[in-house]
Amino acid sequence: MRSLRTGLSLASLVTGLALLLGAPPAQAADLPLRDLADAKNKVIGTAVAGSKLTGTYAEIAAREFNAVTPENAMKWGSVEPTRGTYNWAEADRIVDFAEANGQQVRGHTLVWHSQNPSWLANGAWTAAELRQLMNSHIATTMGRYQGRLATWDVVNEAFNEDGTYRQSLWYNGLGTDYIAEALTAARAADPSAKLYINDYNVEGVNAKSTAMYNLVRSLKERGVPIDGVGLQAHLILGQVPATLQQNIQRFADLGVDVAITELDIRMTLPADSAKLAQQAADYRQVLNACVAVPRCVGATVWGFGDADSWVPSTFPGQGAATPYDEGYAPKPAYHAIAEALGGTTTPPTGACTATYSVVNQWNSGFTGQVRIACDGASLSSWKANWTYGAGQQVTQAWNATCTQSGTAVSCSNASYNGTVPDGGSVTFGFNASWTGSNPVPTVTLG
Ligand code: G2I
Repeated sequence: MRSLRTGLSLASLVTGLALLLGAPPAQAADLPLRDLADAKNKVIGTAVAGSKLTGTYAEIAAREFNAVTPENAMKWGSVEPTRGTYNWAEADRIVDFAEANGQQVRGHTLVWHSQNPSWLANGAWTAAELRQLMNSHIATTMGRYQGRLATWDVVNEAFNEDGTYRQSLWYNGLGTDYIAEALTAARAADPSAKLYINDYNVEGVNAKSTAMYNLVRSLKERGVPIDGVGLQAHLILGQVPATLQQNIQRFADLGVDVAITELDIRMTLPADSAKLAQQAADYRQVLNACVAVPRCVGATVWGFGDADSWVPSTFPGQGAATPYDEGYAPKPAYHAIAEALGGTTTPPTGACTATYSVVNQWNSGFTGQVRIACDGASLSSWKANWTYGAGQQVTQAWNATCTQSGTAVSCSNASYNGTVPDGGSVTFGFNASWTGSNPVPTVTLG
């Protein structure tokens, strides 16, 4: 039912793009990632920020993904910045968005060493106080969304690289068993949620993943509730561990699910076509490994667009880690994910395409952008045309001259950006007004 709606109508209405000069629109019939994943009974998710859920960002998140993870909104520091004062607004917004779009939510994260409020991180707690704080945080946070979240990352990043336990607030105060206690409290707080422990650098077989493996085995032996293991997968270009599938399989063999929870693959900037091709191969390898193991439930990307990724601010000079570029155009990595999920995509050849996106929207207006990109073709001048179906009105444009007559908008190049070389792109922007709804039009190049 949902799949039919997405496949037939959203794909044609909201795709936001496309016109090809000199070649058929090769990707027009391709299904959204979520429909491909549904057919394989897999999760394809994305981390999201509640504040960004409008315009093109919201359209892509809803159209392409069958699951979302709040990137920051459910962390302790976000929900209880001051002791006893809760702020659920962003988390609520994400859960509501997911439900409206038939998406699962992965809760992230309850017991972690990072992004804790300073009152908690800097407090001097006895073990009894700390235990009480942890258990009541789990009960309150999971309780708020009881029955609505599919999955929770209960304990996050418990290990050091050498497989020893991380010296955290929790480990130092409660010892190793804080993990079992947190999982037990989590099961009580929401019996329907799948409970995970989650970490990074545990994708291949190594000291850290082996420590996690031993922990999960011992939790299972003790009857502690544990349903899954999250492999974050913040990877580096060309460095997908060769033992990824083997590692997923060994966890599966313990009787737990495995999820790729925070996938991104960063590269040294600037991106170029060789790096993007390598990245596509890397994404394909990760998805293939998950698809090959029935207990691998799927993969979540840690933001779907390069403009929204945590990578550039954390690793200066690195970036371009996600499947969509800064203007929300799908990259080769997007097509690799689609193919790993069973889709068929044929890259367009010899064409220039125009991609329309809403980059910001407020109650009466919005900022839009159109990116014209050429691959196997070039332009020496251009005109982008579209029709507004809901009364939108362009008020101002930059890097193009736009005129609107009735519903018909026509934007031609400025004196300095008519040339679009093979492999190059130009982008222009505009402000416009809207009321009621703001559907994305199809742009044609003429
Ligand atoms: O660090 C990457 C991820 C590693 N695994 C756990 C994830 O929860 C973690 O996510 C990142 C978010 O992507 C960042 O967005 O966690 C960071 C914090 O450890 C997040 O960064 C924070 C910044 O540190 C804050 O300054 C900022 O206010 O994001 C906040 C919201 O934008």
